[in-house]
Amino acid sequence: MIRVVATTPFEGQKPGTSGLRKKVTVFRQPHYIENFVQGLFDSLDAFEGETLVIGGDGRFYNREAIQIVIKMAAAAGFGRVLVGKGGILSTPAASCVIRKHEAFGGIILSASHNPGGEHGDFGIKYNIGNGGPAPEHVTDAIFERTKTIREYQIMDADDVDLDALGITRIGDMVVDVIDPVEDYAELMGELFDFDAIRDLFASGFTMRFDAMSAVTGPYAAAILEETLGARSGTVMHGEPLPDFGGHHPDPNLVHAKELNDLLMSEDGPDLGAASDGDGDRNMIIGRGRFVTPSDSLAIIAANAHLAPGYKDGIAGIARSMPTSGAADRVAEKLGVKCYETPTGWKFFGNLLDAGLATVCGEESFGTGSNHVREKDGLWAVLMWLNILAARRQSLAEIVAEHWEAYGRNYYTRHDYEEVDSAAADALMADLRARLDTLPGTVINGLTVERADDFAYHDPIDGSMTTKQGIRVFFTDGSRLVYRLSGTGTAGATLRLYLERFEPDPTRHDLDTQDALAGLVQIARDLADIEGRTGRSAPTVIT
Ligand code: VG1
Ligand code: CO
Repeated sequence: MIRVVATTPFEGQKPGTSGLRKKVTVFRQPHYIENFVQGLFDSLDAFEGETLVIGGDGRFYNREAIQIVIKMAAAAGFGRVLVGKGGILSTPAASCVIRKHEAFGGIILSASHNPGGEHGDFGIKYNIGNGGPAPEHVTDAIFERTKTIREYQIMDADDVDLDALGITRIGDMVVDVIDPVEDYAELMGELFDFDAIRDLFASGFTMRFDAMSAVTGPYAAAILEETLGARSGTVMHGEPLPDFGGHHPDPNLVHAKELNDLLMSEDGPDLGAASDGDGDRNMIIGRGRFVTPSDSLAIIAANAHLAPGYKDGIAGIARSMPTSGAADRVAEKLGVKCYETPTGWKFFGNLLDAGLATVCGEESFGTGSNHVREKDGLWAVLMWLNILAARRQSLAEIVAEHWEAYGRNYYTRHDYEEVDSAAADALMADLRARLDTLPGTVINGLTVERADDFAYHDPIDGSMTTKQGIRVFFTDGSRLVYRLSGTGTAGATLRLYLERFEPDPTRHDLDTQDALAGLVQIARDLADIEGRTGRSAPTVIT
């Protein structure tokens, strides 16, 4: 029943910041996904008879890909697969299921916040037994294997009925189609004070959750509306669609504009939140107040003890390098350590496993904790609801009080999408070459204190990761970061991260772009962004 199929390698099957992401048209080439999956299985050891978790964000090609993965898992000798009904599992839910059922690992079919549909993006990612994204030594091994692959093995079997809960078999392997929400919802109930949140909603608190026609719709409907009593209609765009309704399922001020407009209106709801394609990102907005993800991490860290799952406090914080220093200030006050890691959730896994960090965050709308090993959009929303329910203040008041106590880190990210790859590489190479000469330079009144190319030494496994972004620090505490994206599928995306600290409470209400305008100009000049890319303005500002 096992069919051995001859194949030849495809170029470029190298996982990026979060798995292998390519256009759907690339993934649909005969043998493409099979080569990658065989490369993955060939790189793993001792999974005979073990459990593999499989699910995706429901985008175009999700079901077809899942059938292939199931049949290849059977041929490879896995004992059981747990697959989400309809092929659905949000990324944090997949992480939760892997941990709870002590699976060997999991395969997540998703390109996250990238657009979907027939002409959009697709992706595949492997998570290890701790529930987290595979570390680099694993993804490197997979890539190496895909370069020399000559054949793959697949079970000749009928497709599994993904819409019927329960157990079937393919060969010797058990296929268990599970409810994608149940385990995850149960975990949320253990971490947060659901009674207090129920009381909050019962008191007339209003909210809108934009699932962006992506995977979190069913999770949000079950938890917010059915369990916590938020009024029906709280969840908008709640049905997962293969093309996400033609939108970018990316919860930011550009792609979730409708929600933001609603929250900025006078009679808007008390809280607005959104999540991305695979449910691991979150955006939080209070009436009249957008919370940057960096601030959200800091405020969550400062208030986590209000949630039952964190009542004893946090052991530490971890943030990706480009994320603002707001969390560092909270860590200092709490007397815990704040770790700075490269971009990508995979770098948090070791810190979480070792108990060194409890909450983690990235500026890219990612927040999470040690409850799973992925960032978790709905978790962040529930954490905010828990904080709001405990403090009974408006979100805007909570944010203002936080800035008063710690100062405000004005923060923005400017993305230049789909620029010419060679031009982007040259821009970075040029900055790298000038790192030694930058200190002492005065640009538009600001003096460069130091500049480097971020490198990370993992304190647990000793691994070294280099070239993770150019950092330029100024003597007034401001910081610029230049980095190339590792998730795009067309050309290069240059990300520019800008940050300035403002201790003065009378200056905490400036418009973010106004507050950072001087720094933006310096950043553009320093790297000659327009000259090198031909772009006079970024594509997306968040
Ligand atoms: C982006 C973000 C990064 C995030 C990654 C995956 O990566 O900047 O912080 O971890 O996406 O998020 P990059 O390399 O494009 O900057 V998701 O929601 O796609 O799993
Ligand atoms: Co995502």
